[in-house]
Amino acid sequence: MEESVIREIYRLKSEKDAVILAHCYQPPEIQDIADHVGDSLQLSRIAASTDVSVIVFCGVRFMAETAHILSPDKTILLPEPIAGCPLADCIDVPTLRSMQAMFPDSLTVLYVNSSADVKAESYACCTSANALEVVESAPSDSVIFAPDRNLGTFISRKSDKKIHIWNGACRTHAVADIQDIKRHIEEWPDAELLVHPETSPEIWELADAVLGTGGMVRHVSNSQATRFIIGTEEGMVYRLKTLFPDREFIAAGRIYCPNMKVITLQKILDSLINLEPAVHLDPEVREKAYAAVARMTEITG
Ligand code: CIZ
Repeated sequence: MEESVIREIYRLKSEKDAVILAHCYQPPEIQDIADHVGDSLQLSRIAASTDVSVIVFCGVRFMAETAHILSPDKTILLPEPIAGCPLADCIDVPTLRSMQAMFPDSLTVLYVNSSADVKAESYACCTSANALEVVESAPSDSVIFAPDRNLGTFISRKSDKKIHIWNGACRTHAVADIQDIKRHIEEWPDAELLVHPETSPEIWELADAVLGTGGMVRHVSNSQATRFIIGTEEGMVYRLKTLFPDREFIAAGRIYCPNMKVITLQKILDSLINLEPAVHLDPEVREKAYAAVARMTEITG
């Protein structure tokens, strides 16, 4: 059954001039059939640079929106429209505007894990890898950082700027269990512990490095270590095992995002058959959100 679905996906992909992009938190069977696997920004940039007309984005809504922001002329399909992100949903435009009214001298730096209409209200976007660089280069002494409070705290410890941090968190990373992580460190004392900055500060204290998913890939590729404990969504363990079959990886506990697991092979096939559900944004929102993403690219090169 699965094989015939995969065959049909491949056939339709070529018939409809499509590529399949999968976030590294997607389940193994989706990563396996994707043309590219990566983090949200990397995938959106691939979407913009490829010359196909249809992108099947296997991730969550804000990621497919970012692809649409960068590629308005392509059809961006999100095979399961309920694939949302509680972190992105924890901030809305009216509440952000009230915070901006409280701190009128502060520019807003927004983590890409946010919806397009909120991005449209910001000075610049950032990823976990470039958040410090974007904050440091904003032409203001203080910054509003949203929506992830752990990433905001991580940046505020490295920056001299006053940072007003939005009190949001990723439900998957923020509840990672420190006892689980300590148990894994005891079991694999020679391993490097890599954790995502969306986890809590007490977990960073135990880590060899605090990195986004792209940073984890680069770190492993440059490291002499052979074993790694991975403190981010468990889909990343599969990604790292695929990229580095000669190393060993273990998840730092049950760090599981249910929203990242709602897309199935059948839903990918249905989306290719119907060319739906596609992402649509108000053109004015898209343009303003584009300006925030473009500013990040200007800053970080
Ligand atoms: O933006 C992304 O891709 C996410 C969710 C995490 C990361 O660190 O890359």
